[in-house]
Amino acid sequence: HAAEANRTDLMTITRFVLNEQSKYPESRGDFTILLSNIVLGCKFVCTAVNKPLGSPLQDLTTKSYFDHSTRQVLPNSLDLLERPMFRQGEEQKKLDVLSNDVFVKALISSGRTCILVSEEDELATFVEPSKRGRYAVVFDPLDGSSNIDCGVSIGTIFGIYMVKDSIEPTLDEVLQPGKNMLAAGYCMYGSSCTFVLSTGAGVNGFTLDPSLGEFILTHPDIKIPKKGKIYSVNEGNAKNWDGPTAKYVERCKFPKDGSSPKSLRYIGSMVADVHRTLLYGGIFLYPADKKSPNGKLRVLYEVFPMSFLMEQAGGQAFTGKQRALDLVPNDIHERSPIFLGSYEDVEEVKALYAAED
Ligand code: AHM
Ligand code: MG
Repeated sequence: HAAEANRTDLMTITRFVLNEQSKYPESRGDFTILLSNIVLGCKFVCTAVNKPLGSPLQDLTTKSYFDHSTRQVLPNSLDLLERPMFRQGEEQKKLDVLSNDVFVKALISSGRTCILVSEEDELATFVEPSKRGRYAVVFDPLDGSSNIDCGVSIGTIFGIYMVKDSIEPTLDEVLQPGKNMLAAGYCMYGSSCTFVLSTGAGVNGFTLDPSLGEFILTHPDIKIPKKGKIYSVNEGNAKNWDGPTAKYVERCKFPKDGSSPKSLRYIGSMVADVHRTLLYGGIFLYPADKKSPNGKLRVLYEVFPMSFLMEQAGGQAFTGKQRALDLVPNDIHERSPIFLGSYEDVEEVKALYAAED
């Protein structure tokens, strides 16, 4: 009966969020509209990534979507444009730049945002007054750049803050600790297209049904296993690691408590590595090293959303010094070391750092 119900009573992401938000009738419509514009961007990227030609980039010339001679949107393209998307003379846009354009335009046209921070843009975008709403969105439109050209999983990561003052918004509205986020999530463009979302009441996963063009709830109330059997790190940086990180990874391989060694899995796409960690358990780390004292990953649109999801799923996220979600960023593109995943695995890392001071 349950299977039959799932087949005929589809829990789309919009329906799910409307249900969830019914507790807050005053914000319900706005948040749903904002989210459907994020979802639209994800569907666009998913389609672009999955073009069934030799290389995922092959079909991504601007020509496939836009006719330059007339500068008109071709009939089969997504009509997201209010101004021409491409500068003259530009033949091809890389997938990450194209994705950014799509998200920025979809978010502005939602009428629900006032500040956008994207990994692709050096400066934050302040939405013009007539289109302003009360949400600030921080995002990495296409993360995992080194995996784009070889067709390995990549993803979009986002976090949402509600601003105090949408009349005169300032950067302070987004230079907020991650615990103040209202919602966070990611979309993974993998063997299927998976959207994982938390609005602060647990974590839920949705899978794109291409025949419907809708994300359907497939992973309700995701909880990360308390302890995992996998560690995920770029071990090529080991030479420059600090003591606690080196010790922790050594323990993953040569456990002292009689347990079995952990397996190593590292894709090099944060979304894919974190998604696996969320479902199977274990730990993902991008630590500090001598060359990169703040690690590599960006606080606002990589570390915070993933930390938010981990905590909501019952795991932990730690920077080497503190709970990741307590960090107060000073710059929109600031970086931080990060250790996140199963509660007990992160607990072990915390103990090693505590023993150091
Ligand atoms: P990007 O924003 O340039 O794609 O870099 C972020 C990515 C993450 O997805 C991933 O976790 C990390 O970089 C991998 O870095 P490295 O290649 O140093 O292991
Ligand atoms: Mg990135």
